[in-house]
Amino acid sequence: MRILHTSDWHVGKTIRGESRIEEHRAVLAEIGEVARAEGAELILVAGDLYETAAPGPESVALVNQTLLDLRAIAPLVVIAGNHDNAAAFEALRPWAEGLGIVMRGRVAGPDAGGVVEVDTVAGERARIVLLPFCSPRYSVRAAELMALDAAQTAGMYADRLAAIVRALCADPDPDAVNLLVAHCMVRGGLSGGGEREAQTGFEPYWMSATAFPPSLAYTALGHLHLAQRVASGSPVWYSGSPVQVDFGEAGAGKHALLVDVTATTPAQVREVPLTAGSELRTVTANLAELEAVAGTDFGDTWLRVRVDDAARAGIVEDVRSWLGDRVVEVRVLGTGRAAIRSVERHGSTPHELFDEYLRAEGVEDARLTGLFADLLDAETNA
Ligand SMILES: [Mn+2]
Repeated sequence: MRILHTSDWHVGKTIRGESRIEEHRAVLAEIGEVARAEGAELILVAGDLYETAAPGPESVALVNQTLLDLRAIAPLVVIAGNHDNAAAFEALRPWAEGLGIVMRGRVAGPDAGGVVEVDTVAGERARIVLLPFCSPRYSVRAAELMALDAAQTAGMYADRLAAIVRALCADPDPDAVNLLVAHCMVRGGLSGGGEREAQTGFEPYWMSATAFPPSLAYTALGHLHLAQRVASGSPVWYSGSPVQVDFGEAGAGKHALLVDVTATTPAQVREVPLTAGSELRTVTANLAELEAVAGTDFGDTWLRVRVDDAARAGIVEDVRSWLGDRVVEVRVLGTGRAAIRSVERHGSTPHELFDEYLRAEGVEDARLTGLFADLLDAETNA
């Protein structure tokens, strides 16, 4: 069967207050075109469909329409990521099921929806283990659902998740294509910089690639924004995000993955480029160089400008007047710590604002970012 694997759409993502909904509309349409043109027989969406747990109606409308469009092409399986609202996904399950869409917000036992069987039009069968994002807090409950003993639930997050995956994968079907769809951080994966920190001051969120058993013909991961294969005994891939979510992903290219696999032959994975998203580019130059390119048409590229010059009043306004409204951030490198930057508060996410605050204070500590994300999740997902 031919599988299309995508994840980390992050619909609703803004860039310093500027909407990216049209970019998302274009790239999600592009994914549908790829699925149709390539004859996808099963479509897997591995989480983070939305940027936030409380998406606006425009975002919900786009995601819902996209899911309907994809379902019209092939059977569709969707799980929640750490940015998605797990409870909302669970609440929508009956609707999704009515439309023939498999949707899961939270980890469930093998007989309670944690494993599903899907038949393609051509009559091939997939046995799919579903592992939506599982917070450290929820992982204890999830382990209980697998009827794991106390020793298996008492360990660290990575051990607990490995035990959960073992329980869900315990009974592979030799006549089916055995698959796993998961939203998680696998240790050793390459980050694009825009992912919410996968580690807090208390407990690491990552899983080990050794958790994925060799009985799996293919593991479709979401969370990291760069498409990549994870070193493992079986094919384990991140599809990456279809648009550049963060400036740190510059130049990497965006993809959907096409996987050809049968019950008896190994998975062949192909990266299909997606080009509808905008580029996020960082420009570092002095004032004279920036003025020299005034009026240049940067198309739909978003610009982050680093002014390699001493600070003076009016720099931000000058740079914007030269380079136009695609400039979303100006930072004057200046001398020493006294960096000046322009931050658009309206429309920025709490994470962006907190990051800006830390940067302004000269604090670099990933644990703080992770802790903040945890506390915010606990508030919004309570
Ligand atoms: Mn994620």
